[in-house]
Amino acid sequence: MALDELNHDSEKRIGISFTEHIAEIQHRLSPAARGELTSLLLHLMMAAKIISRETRKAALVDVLGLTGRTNVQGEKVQKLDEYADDIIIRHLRYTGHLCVMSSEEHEDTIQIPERYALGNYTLTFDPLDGSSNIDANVSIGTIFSIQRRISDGTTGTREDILQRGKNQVCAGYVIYGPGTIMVYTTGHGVHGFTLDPSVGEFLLSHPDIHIPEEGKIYSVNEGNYFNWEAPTRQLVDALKSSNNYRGKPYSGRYIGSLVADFHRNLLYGGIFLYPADSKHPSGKLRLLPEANPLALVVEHAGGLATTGSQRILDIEPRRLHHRVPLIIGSRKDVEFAESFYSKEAEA
Ligand code: FDP
Repeated sequence: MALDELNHDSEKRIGISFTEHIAEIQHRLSPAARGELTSLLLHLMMAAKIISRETRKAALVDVLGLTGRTNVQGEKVQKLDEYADDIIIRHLRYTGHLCVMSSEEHEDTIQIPERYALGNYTLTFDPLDGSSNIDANVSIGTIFSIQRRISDGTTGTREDILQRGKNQVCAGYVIYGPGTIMVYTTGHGVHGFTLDPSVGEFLLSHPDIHIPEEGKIYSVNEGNYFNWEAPTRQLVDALKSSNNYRGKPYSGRYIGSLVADFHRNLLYGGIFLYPADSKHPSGKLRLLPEANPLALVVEHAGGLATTGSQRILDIEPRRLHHRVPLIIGSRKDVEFAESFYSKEAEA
């Protein structure tokens, strides 16, 4: 095909590199843009490639295991969590595209050192989600969320980070599994890229992902059943019986690694829940580094994300480590789930 025959869908050709894809999108949708977001994403992908390489050889070089410390959430920190956190910060702080960062591993925001230029974006990330699975060689992932700066001082602020999820300009995740896959959206479709280690590039493998309208899978930690509130128990009872809008039981699939559970349901259809329970009265998952980015991805893929009573992307974050109940997945399944919580509210 001659170069000038490329149509406006050229960024969706299977096998196109992420670098070319993002340049094509920028050229078509924002020809006047200075390429800041593009460059930011490319730096982030560089960090992801390094994390991918290290997760692969982790068992060989004795990186696995605990550091012996706990993080701000009171959880034991795995060595790879720290490594991934460090790699992302070091690869992004000097780019001149960020004004502030926030990581699930840090209690406060991460400032850009004075020696580097400040940019117009913020980055919130979970460096290695699902880390309790690392030693069992189960898929884990990095989740990211990018927003525009809203403050105008000499440093980025907490307020730049504490924005509603609907303000995200880009979000996505990278899964380190049998293959390394990156899925992202900037609001122009949801696209998945697979890392080709032989050339060191993410190549487009899943263009224009649409989550099926209804699924056959429910994903939840059912060990929490007796800690759940009545609507959650009734919902899960309905999903595994014929007492649901499909008239047949769903299959249960729960890896316990959010990115992996989410990615499977995005491709196959289904619903993932981490509801509130008596041990986690506000839910376990974090709004900013986990729920918001996945909510943006799922909505642009045609699905929904809610707490049961509120759209995730509308929630005003109250603090960096704000937690929320999360119900996310295929549109009809999430609407079915919401009906249980609205019945309870009416009662
Ligand atoms: P992890 O504790 O292993 O980091 O947000 C953290 C998370 O994993 C999610 O990836 C996962 O979906 C969830 O917690 C698992 O929690 P449970 O072990 O309570 O089911």
